[in-house]
Amino acid sequence: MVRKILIANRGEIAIRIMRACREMGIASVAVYSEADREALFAKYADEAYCIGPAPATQSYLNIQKVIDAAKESGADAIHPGYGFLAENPKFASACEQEGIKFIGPSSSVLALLGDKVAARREMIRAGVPVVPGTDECVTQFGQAREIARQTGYPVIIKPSGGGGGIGMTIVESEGELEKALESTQAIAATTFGIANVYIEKYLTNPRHIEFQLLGDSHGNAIHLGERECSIQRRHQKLIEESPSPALTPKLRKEMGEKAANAAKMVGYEGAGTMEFLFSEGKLYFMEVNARVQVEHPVTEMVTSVDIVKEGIRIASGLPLSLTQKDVKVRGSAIECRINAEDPLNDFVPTPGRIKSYHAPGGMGVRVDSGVYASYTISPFYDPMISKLIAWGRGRDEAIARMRRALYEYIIGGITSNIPFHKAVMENPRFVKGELGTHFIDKETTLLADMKRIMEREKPLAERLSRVLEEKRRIAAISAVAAIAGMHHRGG
Ligand code: MV4
Repeated sequence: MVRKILIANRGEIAIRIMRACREMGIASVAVYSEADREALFAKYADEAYCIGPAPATQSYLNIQKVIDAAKESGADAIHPGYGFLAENPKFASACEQEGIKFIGPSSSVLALLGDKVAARREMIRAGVPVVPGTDECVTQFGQAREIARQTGYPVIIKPSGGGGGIGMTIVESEGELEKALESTQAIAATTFGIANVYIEKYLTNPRHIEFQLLGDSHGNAIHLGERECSIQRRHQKLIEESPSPALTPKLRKEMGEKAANAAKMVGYEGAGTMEFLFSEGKLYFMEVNARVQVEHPVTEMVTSVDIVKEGIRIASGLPLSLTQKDVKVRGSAIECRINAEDPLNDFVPTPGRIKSYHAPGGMGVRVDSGVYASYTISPFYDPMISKLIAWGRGRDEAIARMRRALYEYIIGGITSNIPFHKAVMENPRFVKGELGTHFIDKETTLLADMKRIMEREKPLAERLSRVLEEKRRIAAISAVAAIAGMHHRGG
């Protein structure tokens, strides 16, 4: 087993990984930027190293600084978390060169899956269904026109070096195609350093469904069922759940097995996700996310499998601790990403100091966070405050529990997107499980719903937040101290 892990990440995911380390008797090393001196994750670790200024390019994205900290601390493994260097083949390769175990797939598998055209071709070979489109990258207008004529319009042009929806262009008709091809190639070149693009038939308002995979170094791979992540805005997921209300047990088993088999075929090691779009009863492969994902807890809640621990075991050369037969999906779990952003003002980020903080609890509730009362959310990084996850025996119970937990959640001093989540949890189509990737745009009442809910809850919110306000708390503590002192003196 690895003995000491450096966590090349920050915030809630750094703490999530350190928690697994602590349970496994593994030492943890944090690296933090100058902006994160007071962050919880830097205090939680057994050791911590400052690796540079606030901008991520000078700290969390600096491969050499991370490697140097690993060497200095004597860490024998690095966990990259999500974002930052997580899917960077150069980083994985640097770890391999230094004899430090990168917790995740090999650099060559990362390179293969990072090239979306190559990944698509590999999945076709593995028998995974893909959206009709190209199996090579498209360079010439003539090529593009032929493919689009075969699939029919609309089509979508995607950068091969991209992923996650960045830089994609939807094309409605042949007249727009040539310009769209050129501009997408130009965007791809500047954003991802490579102009390669590919074309697919465009699916309108599909559902986003992804399978959680685990592969070990002994040639085993399993799936832990799926998550639905259709509630997203500008490629930022906001709500995820497992299982998807859209899948039948038959389709889950079929596609889960195909996905696991494909992972086996490419020699995938660690935790990963195979992303699909679901449209008119069918699943189509999109891309592989070769990392542990933000939304992994919903899968943990319904399967009781600790995905981060499995990843660490796999990196240590151990076989998976369970087989496909052992995987049982029980009940339903939902995750709300609690962000420092204003849902009433186009979701603009609202970093700042959290003056008062009270996290929900109780049965079936999990909060993964990296914040505390008086912590200041930095404008340098993504504005996620925490992840609130609720489990129920069925989806209805999970929703009821999530509503209850959202009511308990008090974050004073900054604006959060909690009202948005409250509105969605009351939305009739959400409650019925009628989801799609255009849900937020299509549900035009959400803004008014949020305002109505905030108005309705004002008395409750005020009553709860009053007991948490700093000034009053300090006054209350001094009062108690004075009384205690009085008793002590026998007064
Ligand atoms: C698509 C699609 C429709 N048809 N592919 C976005 C995330 C990335 N992993 C895949 N994405 C999409 N791929 C086909 N063939 C719709 C999306 C998509 C999307 C695309 C552009 C702008 C906004 C979007 C929002 C949700 C899904």
